[in-house]
Amino acid sequence: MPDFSLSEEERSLQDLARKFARTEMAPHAAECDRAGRFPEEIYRKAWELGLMNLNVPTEYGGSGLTLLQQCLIVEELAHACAGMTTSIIANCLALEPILIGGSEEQRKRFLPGFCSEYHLASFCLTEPGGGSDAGALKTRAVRDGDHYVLTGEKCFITNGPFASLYTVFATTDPALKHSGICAFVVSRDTPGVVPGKEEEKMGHRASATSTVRFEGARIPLENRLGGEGDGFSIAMRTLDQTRTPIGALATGIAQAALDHAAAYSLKRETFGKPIGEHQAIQIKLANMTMELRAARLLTWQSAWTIDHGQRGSLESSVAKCYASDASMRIADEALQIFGGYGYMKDYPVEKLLRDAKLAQIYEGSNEIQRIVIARQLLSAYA
Ligand code: COS
Repeated sequence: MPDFSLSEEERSLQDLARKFARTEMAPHAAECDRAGRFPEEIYRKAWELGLMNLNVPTEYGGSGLTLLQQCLIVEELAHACAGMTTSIIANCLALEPILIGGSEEQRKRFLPGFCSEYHLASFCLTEPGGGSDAGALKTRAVRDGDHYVLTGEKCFITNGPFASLYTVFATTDPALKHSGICAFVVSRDTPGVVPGKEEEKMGHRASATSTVRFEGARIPLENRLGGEGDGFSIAMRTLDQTRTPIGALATGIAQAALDHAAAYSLKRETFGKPIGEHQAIQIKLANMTMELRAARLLTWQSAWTIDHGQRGSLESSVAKCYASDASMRIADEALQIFGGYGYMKDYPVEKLLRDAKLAQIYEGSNEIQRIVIARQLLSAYA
């Protein structure tokens, strides 16, 4: 990891994402946030430019990006709007189980369609009765001949109302805990698949979140990923891959907060000079800068580790947890620098604070990340 320079290809991906974010996303971010509008036309444009399905390899029609390249893109998109970015990268989360647990035939069946046409997909793990204790999920999968019958409810599902495909985790026997869990690919048009209404959220309001119910949905055996009981491992390995881009998303929010705060500190005057010339503000800006840079480096280090073939469980939890906590602190300080104006919806920073909060919660709360980190740390001393 000693070489911190980006290649020409990485820089051009970053430029492409930055241009798209600034011209297509940023101008609509405040309006979508206020109205809770799901701007599908923007997601379609992101897809046209190849900014969706970032993790799909070239052999299935994707662009075959490294995780570091994905993170560079995600940071730029999140700088413009974290909510839109969440909807854009939800496909990566939903398709990753197919890459991890799917057979070659399943990958060829499910993945190319996402690259040849615009579609959304959702990852369905969390349930109303519990998200952190994923091994205790209750959605049932009952084998019936060459089908499984799915019954249960998933919640907080990104893109839930609009997805055409769901990757769903369900148990054949709750008493088996982790080893009873299976992963399935479920088409939206399967009878008994019922997406719920969109939730009203505090932030990420340009993304859509809903419940998805399975009311006796019959899923063909050939849509099960891996063997019976492989689902928990598939879910965990998926999250090992997808938590690093959440670090990048949090870094994008933090960079936007710092950009706004620094620019404002040079314009706003108190006691006869711009507030940026007061040491109280300079110290805040310096701390924000240090935390931002640490968040980016930890995210890049995690991506590098995974790109070099390691599992990266610890690194991805460190990146996701540190970057999202830092992003929350940076957005909070940015709002403080804006003072009363920061609290007003006419200014951009209160949205950044609301958006930063979710990164501490989704894809595993930061308490869960600390459990993953501590377990890995202690296993090295056992
Ligand atoms: N990769 C592969 N296998 C893994 C793994 C990983 N990253 N993490 C755990 N496993 C395996 C373990 O090796 C163990 O296997 P065996 O049964 O063969 O020994 C099994 O899975 C159970 O692991 P563990 O005992 O660690 O499970 P816990 O119930 O203690 O839960 C946590 C582990 C808390 C880490 C897990 O439930 C988790 O990540 N929860 C958060 C879920 C989440 O992020 N939800 C958000 C959804 S997306 S918005």
